[in-house]
Amino acid sequence: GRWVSSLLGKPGPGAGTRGSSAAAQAAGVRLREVVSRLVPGTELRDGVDRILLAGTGALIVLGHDEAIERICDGGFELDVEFSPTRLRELSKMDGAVVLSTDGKYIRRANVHLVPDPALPTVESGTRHKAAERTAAQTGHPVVSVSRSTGIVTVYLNGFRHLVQPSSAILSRANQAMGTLERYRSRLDEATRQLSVVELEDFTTLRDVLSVAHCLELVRRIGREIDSDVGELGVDGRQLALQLAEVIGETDTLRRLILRDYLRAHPVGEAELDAALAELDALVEVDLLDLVNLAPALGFPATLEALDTAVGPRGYRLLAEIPRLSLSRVESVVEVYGSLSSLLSATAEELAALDGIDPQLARQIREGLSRMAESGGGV
Ligand code: 3AT
Ligand code: 3AT
Ligand code: MN
Repeated sequence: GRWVSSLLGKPGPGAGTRGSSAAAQAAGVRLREVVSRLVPGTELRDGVDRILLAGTGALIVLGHDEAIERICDGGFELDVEFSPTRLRELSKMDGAVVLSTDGKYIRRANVHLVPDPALPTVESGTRHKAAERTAAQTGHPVVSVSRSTGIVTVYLNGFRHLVQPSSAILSRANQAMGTLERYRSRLDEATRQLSVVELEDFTTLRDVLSVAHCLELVRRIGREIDSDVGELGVDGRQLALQLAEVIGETDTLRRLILRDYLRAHPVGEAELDAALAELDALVEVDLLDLVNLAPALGFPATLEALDTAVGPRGYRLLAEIPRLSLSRVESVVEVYGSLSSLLSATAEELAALDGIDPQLARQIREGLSRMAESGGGV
């Protein structure tokens, strides 16, 4: 009986320990699929909600095959199309309801499930014991709706997941959204500050890591909210829009920062991915201290390293110039190598580069000058 919330991206007991096996990851994917069959807006969820209203409780097996047949005792066989109201009516009886594996039909009702009693279970009620063991024994997901507590649980291969009402998920997600917005504005402030020091050629590793730090927090909280969006189904549309708006282009920014400052040279996709993976691997407590982010960029995790003078290659600021495509940005940076040498380039010199015509060269030159004057914005 492991709680699976950690697999869905939320920290649960034992979360943060690295090296989840491929099997656990596959189980996480499978569970997400099952959870998605139960989100608001689906017929199955509609049925479960009706059962909750009726207050009868239920035991629903989401699959039907030989293995299920072997543990079915009594009840009656049906072959009717699934509908939320049928599910509710049949759940008024004792026993379990068995759906076809595709969920389109109701195959059996009023069934007593007799799974192997030797299978371990953390549950105490007979309904919940039967649900957990049936799932473990057959590999099919099983949903229990508790009559006494109204708690809806999905069991799958030794994992269980609580199906929460949208109101509970939304209130948690809205709180997280408030935090996300605060970090987003801290990120914007740190990014503005970075532009100022970059243009004055006064950057230290600390300035860069401050941005990386905010980016990491924004990304993590964003991921948490995203998993809530997934569980909310149709009730999560508004939240999804809000999330997309707050997150914006932060993923691109993350890559640009790394391309500007990764110590490795040249910075290819492989180096970039390795650095991203290293940042990913940092656990929450690591993020409390800026120095822990330094190794991902190729610097030592020491306090002194934070004061290292560094200079950007120029990717991020060039990318802010309108109508300058990333491939052009790349070819400019390839030639100049650093923002500081780029800042002293003339429009004529820029126009001599491959793929840069005089008009674009003037645009780059003016863009950079405007940034230098305004301390960041284009
Ligand atoms: P009622 O007439 O409803 O009391 P029933 O034969 O319809 O009895 P239910 O399926 O409604 O039985 O189960 C009622 C409770 O009986 C649920 C559970 O706490 C207990 N129970 C059922 N089967 C077992 C069992 N094999 N071992 C222990 N307790 C059981
Ligand atoms: P509640 O939280 O009370 O709903 P529970 O786990 O305490 O669930 P109970 O012993 O109270 O379970 O049993 C409630 C009903 O669950 C009784 C019966 O209709 C159904 N049930 C229990 N065991 C089985 C089983 N092995 N197969 C099918 N239905 C079962
Ligand atoms: Mn009970």
